[in-house]
Amino acid sequence: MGLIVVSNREPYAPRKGEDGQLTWRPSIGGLTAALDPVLRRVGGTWIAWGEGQAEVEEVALPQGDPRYRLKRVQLSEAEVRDYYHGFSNRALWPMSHYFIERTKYLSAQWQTYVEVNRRFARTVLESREPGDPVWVHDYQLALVPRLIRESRSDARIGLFWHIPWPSSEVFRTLPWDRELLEGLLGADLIGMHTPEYVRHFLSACRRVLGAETEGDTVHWQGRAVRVVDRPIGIEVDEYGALASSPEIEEAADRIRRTLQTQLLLGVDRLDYTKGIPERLEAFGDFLDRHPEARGRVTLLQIAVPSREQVESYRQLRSRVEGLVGRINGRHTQGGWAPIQYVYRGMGREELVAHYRAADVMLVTPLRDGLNLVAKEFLACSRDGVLVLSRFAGAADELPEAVQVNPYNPTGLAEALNQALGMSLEEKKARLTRLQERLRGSDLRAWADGFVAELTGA
Ligand code: GDG
Repeated sequence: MGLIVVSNREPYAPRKGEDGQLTWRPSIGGLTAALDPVLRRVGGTWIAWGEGQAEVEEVALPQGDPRYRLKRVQLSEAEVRDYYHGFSNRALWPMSHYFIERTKYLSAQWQTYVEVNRRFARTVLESREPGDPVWVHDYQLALVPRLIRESRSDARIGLFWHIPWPSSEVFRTLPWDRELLEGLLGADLIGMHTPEYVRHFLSACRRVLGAETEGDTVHWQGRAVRVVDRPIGIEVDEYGALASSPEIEEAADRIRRTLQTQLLLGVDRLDYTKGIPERLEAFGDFLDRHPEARGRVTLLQIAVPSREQVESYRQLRSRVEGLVGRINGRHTQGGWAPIQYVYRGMGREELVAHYRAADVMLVTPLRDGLNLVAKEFLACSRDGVLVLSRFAGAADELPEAVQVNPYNPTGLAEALNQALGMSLEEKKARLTRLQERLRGSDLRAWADGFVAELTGA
């Protein structure tokens, strides 16, 4: 028996070298970073969109130490445009993050979304041995549970929704609200990051479908579907060990020596939900109001390229780069520039060295399902401070972080001041408490717990 994981993004992306050999490199992103260790451990099949090198339909991963197989669903260019860049990223993503004004609800794109979900479901049916549990991931594949259920009424099907579930008032703006909920309710178990998202989901089931709910259960078409809050964790000990290794300590020292100031760090996919412009503006305000901080603190913003085919992401990039230029233009003096901006992904080790070097980590999304960066930073830090948006799902679990409202520029600037001036004793006390919390529910516990609940083990 094996586990079947289904997600849009594949865990490793192929790259062809000059010698014609394919190397498979880990994809960047919350979901794949979280699930690869799970499948490596339990074995089974991962089904995902095979982006690039379409001739490879199946591969054993990780390369060199294969533990599971990846089955690659092939999509045409038009399908990628309408299913992925279109319906997933221009309808469901902004809607779920409360950005209604950014949504584009187009029925042609919805049709493609339905067809692509069918293709994924078919691939599951072809790959699955009787008894194999299926774990579907995220908003790109909401219809897959029902599509599997229609042919295999006895299958154990779980779904994890990695992004926020909005208020039903927002959800009801979706023209296919009913179909989407019915798709999801093909699952036996639905997981979300916070109790709030679960509440909103249950209320959508009542209002949109007229379904009955009882505690955490939705009664729908003679079946009972449980909806639970199970926030994802990270590999706490692995991050901690890596961050305190001599190589990373040295790399972190180098970063600090080069800057010669306190380090504020931001690490995000370049996405409008992450609140990057608001963060930069707050930092600019902070420098205006605290002249004594000039020359003593640097904001390093790492922005990982994301969804560059979508116009609003290109606009965001120009806005961010304009702001960096404006703030640096205003404050740069005597060899010090307040903001350093990196527009690329980093290797995991380089990233961890930055976490280790940071005095203050700024995680200030306008809305975020959970936010793994916040947890990774905590696991890697020695005496750093986490500034965390109250609109990140992780805020529920991390009360000792300095919590902020990213829509309030003055409050955000003051939080920066508080974090930068915090005594070593307080920093350590907060961090120790937060690290204990992380250890209480790490990635392994999350994944094993979900699979155990799904299979009734
Ligand atoms: C979605 C939800 C939810 C980032 N930069 C680099 C890099 N990363 C890695 C981080 C982290 C992951 O990417 C980002 O995860 P987040 O959780 O912060 O955000 P999303 O990608 O939006 O993830 C989110 C998550 O799913 C899981 O449920 O928490 O709310 O939106 O792991 O380390 N990795 C490398 N280089 C980088 O430059 N190697």
